[in-house]
Amino acid sequence: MSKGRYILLAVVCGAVAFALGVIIGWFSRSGLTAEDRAALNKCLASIEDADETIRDHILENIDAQRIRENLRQLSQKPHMAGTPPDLEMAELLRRNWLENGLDEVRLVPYDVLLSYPPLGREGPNNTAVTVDGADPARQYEDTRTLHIEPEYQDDPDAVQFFNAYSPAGHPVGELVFANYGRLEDFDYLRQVGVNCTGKIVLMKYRSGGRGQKAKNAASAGAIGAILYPEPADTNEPGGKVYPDGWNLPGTGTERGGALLETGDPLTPGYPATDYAYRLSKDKSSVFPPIPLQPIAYNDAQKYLSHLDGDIAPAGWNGSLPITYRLGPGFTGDWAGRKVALHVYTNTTMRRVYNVVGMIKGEVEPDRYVMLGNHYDSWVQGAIDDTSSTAISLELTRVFGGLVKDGTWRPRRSIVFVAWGAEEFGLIGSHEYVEQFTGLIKDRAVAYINMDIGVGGNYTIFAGCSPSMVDIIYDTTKQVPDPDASLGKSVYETWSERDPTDADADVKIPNLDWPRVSTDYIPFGLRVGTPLFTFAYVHDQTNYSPRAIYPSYHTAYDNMDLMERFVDPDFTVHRAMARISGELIRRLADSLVLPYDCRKYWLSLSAFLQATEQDFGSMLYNQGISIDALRSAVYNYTAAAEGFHDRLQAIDRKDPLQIRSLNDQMVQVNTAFIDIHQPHHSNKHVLYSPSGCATNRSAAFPGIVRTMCGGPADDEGWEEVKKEVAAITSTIQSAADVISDVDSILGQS
Ligand SMILES: *[C@@H]1O[C@H](CO)[C@@H](O)[C@H](O)[C@H]1NC(C)=O
Ligand SMILES: *[C@@H]1O[C@H](CO)[C@@H](O)[C@H](O)[C@H]1NC(C)=O
Ligand SMILES: *[C@@H]1O[C@H](CO)[C@@H](O)[C@H](O)[C@H]1NC(C)=O
Ligand SMILES: *[C@@H]1O[C@H](CO)[C@@H](O)[C@H](O)[C@H]1NC(C)=O
Ligand SMILES: *[C@@H]1O[C@H](CO)[C@@H](O)[C@H](O)[C@H]1NC(C)=O
Ligand SMILES: *[C@@H]1O[C@H](CO)[C@@H](O)[C@H](O)[C@H]1NC(C)=O
Ligand SMILES: *[C@@H]1O[C@H](CO)[C@@H](O)[C@H](O)[C@H]1NC(C)=O
Ligand SMILES: [Ca+2]
Repeated sequence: MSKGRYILLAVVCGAVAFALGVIIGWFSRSGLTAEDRAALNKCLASIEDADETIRDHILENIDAQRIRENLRQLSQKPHMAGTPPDLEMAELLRRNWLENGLDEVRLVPYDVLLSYPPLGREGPNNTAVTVDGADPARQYEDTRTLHIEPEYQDDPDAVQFFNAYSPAGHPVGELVFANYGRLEDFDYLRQVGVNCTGKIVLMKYRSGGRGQKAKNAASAGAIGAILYPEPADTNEPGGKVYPDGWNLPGTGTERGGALLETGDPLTPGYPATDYAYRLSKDKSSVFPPIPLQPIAYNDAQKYLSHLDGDIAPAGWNGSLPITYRLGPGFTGDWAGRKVALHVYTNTTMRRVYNVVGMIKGEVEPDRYVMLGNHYDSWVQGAIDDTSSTAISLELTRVFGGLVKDGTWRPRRSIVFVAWGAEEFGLIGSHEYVEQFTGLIKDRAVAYINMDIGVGGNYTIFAGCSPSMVDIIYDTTKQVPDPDASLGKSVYETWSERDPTDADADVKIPNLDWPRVSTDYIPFGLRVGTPLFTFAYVHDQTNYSPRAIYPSYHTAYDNMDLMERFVDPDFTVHRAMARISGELIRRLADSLVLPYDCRKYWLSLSAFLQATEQDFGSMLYNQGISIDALRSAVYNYTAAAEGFHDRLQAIDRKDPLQIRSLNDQMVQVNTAFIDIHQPHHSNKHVLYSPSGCATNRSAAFPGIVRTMCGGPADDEGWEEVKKEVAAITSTIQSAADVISDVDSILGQS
């Protein structure tokens, strides 16, 4: 390169050169020293855009057969969080990630409260049995509930059926059927005169959290709760059950955590380190209040078929070949029997680990693009979530390989994380985000999450921050559909199979803030990091509550089922890896982040409209004005437009301007966090759950929360007023983040 061109570039890169303190030396000399050249090269690297040929390298090098072998190895054994095989898995990932070329990989420990039934095959088994009403010591053996999938009785590492954090106990009572165990289901029972006091309540899975169902049952007076996976909600109609098909047989059931809040129960808001302050167990209100136990649907069918009482209303029944009744109690030759629950589940402190690895960025190592999935599973968990672990392991090989052979190093740092103890309540990810809140808030550019990575082969099921919508659409256009015979992109089949508006001429794939419970939650709701979470799912068009794959949280979620029924040639896994890989590459390597902050407008206007519609007149009658809230939403929209214009005019040769606009594009997401929100972790003013079970209005969650049940008194209305002002101020602060520098002056 000629000296003249060097000088030109030096002027262009002036800002950085100045910051480096070399510019003076430069102009005082006639020639360029080695030092000058080094500074200049650094400067040039800082304005270099991504090398697009790396995309093809990544897309082509992702190998379906290697992902298959990863999954075969990783799903061999049950690996429940906190057990020896779980730790072996963490260590294996660390070794493999390092071998694959990551710069550094560590196991980050936390001491947290987990919950198990007796492990191994010696201890007592959790069961539900029928007993004689007058003499509960008299047990009817014919109804003894299975406590583990029969095929897994001999595997001491396969855990028996249980709901984590259920209290231990042995309640005995008449049985009542309560549909999904929602508040409205218990209201119905009350209306028709079914008294749940002192009863054991049988409920279907879906339409609500496990712990919440037990809590609702306890509020209605129940002393024990039983959950079962209703085949109408779980299986494909007429579909063959495993091992002849992928549907759930009547011998397995969904395990699952039953905490009422996510994160380690004893250290809310702070990391579970050795110096952590721990609540005493009886001070925590996150546990289900009554014993809770899942059973298989063969057993549920026996109970339901003998129930006395009225026929269950439309919508309560499922597809078992019986008449669904409400109870209480049994009839016919079971008359007089009660149900006894024997739950031996108990809490215990365990050390769990996140596996955290990094490829250090070349230009902006202090900016992080993160990819995470959990590695613990209830049993083998070939789908949940070992499919994702197998995918991210392949990604470490492809990215690490480029770094190892010196072909490429990303602009920003790439952080790979395998989360521990997700199944117990998103514990590893919560503790990590609690520990690194400041760092993540200021420096994480994106968090990408995979959970139940390959739970089907039909279409993508995804959610993201508004800023990321376009980059996700773009990326899925680059990746061919797993079914090559269609000759389409992932985007095309996604838009056909899960469109936002099925009647639109040009269909757009469904992509909104995620509503599933997985490890993006602390990133999204506590910190506000731009995020994306996604999975491949089966066709769910004909299910009413959102379906999940049939073998969810059972021992039938295994490699054999994956290979024979879900993704025989691993092309779905490959598509997932390609989408993650290309997204990571673009986010880590683009000079200008591919974000669009205007997209928040859709949520803001929808929340505002729902607020006006559902609460407007009530607020008005109390003299609570939402004019300022409306103005903040307007100001955000205008600021986002202005920002977008500045972004179009960005000087791509000015590294400080690039850094400044990139930072604003990230910070605008975290600006929607209100640290004064009362919940220790849910602080996002747009997307936090409202916590109001009786009102599902789409208004701002803080308004739904403070209006829940109707404020009882003046103090209640003061809370509403305060909340409206808090939301207004938070939205305006987000607008200020993307406004011109003058916004610091305020308005006179
Ligand atoms: C629990 O079940 C196992 C089989 O999985 C059996 O060997 C054991 O005897 C049972 N324990 C009790 C106390 O019944
Ligand atoms: C329900 O049953 C309990 C215990 O038998 C009783 O105390 C209570 O009054 C009953 N509630 C109603 C509404 O009948
Ligand atoms: C439930 O029962 C109603 C009749 O009450 C029937 O129309 C409906 O098909 C049943 N649903 C299922 C899933 O079996
Ligand atoms: C639960 O564990 C605690 C301590 O880990 C122990 O003291 C208690 O006896 C256990 N309870 C049951 C029901 O096993
Ligand atoms: C897709 O999954 C279904 C089960 O939902 C299975 O029957 C089918 O064989 C799978 N198709 C492919 C191409 O893997
Ligand atoms: C919105 O911007 C206008 C004009 O700058 C300003 O007067 C108004 O106070 C802003 N709204 C809020 C809620 O700050
Ligand atoms: C929520 O409550 C408001 C005020 O009582 C009511 O107008 C609205 O319809 C409710 N919305 C839902 C979805 O329950
Ligand atoms: Ca904690």
